[in-house]
Amino acid sequence: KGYHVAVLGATGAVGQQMMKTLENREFPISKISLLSSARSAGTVLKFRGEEIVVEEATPDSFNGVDIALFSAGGSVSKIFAPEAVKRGAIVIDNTSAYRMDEEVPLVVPEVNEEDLKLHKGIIANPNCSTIQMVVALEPIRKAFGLNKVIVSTYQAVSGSGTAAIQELHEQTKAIIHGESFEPQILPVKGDKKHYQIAFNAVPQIDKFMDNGFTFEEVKMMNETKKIMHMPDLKVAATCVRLPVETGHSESVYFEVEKEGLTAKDIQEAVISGAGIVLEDNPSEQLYPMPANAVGKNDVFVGRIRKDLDEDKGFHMWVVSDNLLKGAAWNSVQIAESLIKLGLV
Ligand code: 11C
Repeated sequence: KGYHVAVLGATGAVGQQMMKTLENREFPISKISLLSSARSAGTVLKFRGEEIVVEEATPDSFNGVDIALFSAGGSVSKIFAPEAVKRGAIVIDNTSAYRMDEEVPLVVPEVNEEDLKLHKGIIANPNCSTIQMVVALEPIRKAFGLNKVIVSTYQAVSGSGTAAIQELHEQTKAIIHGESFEPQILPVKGDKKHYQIAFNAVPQIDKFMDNGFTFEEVKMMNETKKIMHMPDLKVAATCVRLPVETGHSESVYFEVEKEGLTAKDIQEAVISGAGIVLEDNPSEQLYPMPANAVGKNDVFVGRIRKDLDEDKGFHMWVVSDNLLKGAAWNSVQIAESLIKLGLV
């Protein structure tokens, strides 16, 4: 059986990866609708060797659609997700629009696939930096409990879309050639100031909130608690943008409940986890790096160390392709889980 699948935001950085992932997974598709804003409508994209014209999304674009993958920004999701559901589609939304809605499951299949059974039409795909962290933490929580998480991120520009990738390329060239340039996109397109990203590190991803954290940091904290069903978990995040094109990295400090564990115990728990590849051998200088993670669906974990002062404290380094496990692959994986569980 094939499904009628719609991709909203098909021309974007994530939309493109969604199409590639559907192709690579040989997802059972009888028909695909590629949708976008008016601005990108008319673009011709290839899917399974066939040229398809991207259409401007309207509520009626979702007539007959079984599964709709959304990645065109939160305000677009707010308009079209209820319309798609009204017309019988299941929406897998890759924006922050519905993630903290109590009626909407927020799902990373390796962690809380069962939550899909509670869906009422919309399923939220978490923020990319949250997804790779909870995949790495889940087997540790299962084996040893979890009390506290402190994460610092090293995030790639593709998380901010195709215009940010272009900005990184252009600035890098300009600086190398001694030319002037005007930052226009990063750190946040809609904020007051823009800063150089090439050869820099910018400690702002998304806008600042009243509590001093950025929205990206707040997303990581809130979404982690929701996905892991741990409302009382202590989580703090600092999110930083680096001049990396694709692949988010994270330094994660966590405290378990069990006493007297070794780094090897944590490594063994991590190996048992789904969707994880352990790359952890300091004597061979083996550790995860974004350049090696690009194009892969897995979450890569390494640099596992026991804290030198806190018996229950450990450190690890977590890397994944933010456009794949962080977005497109997690969304398609949710769709595969829906089929597996008989929910579509
Ligand atoms: C970034 N994590 O790297 C962001 C992108 O809430 O889905 C994803 C934003 C989101 O800029």
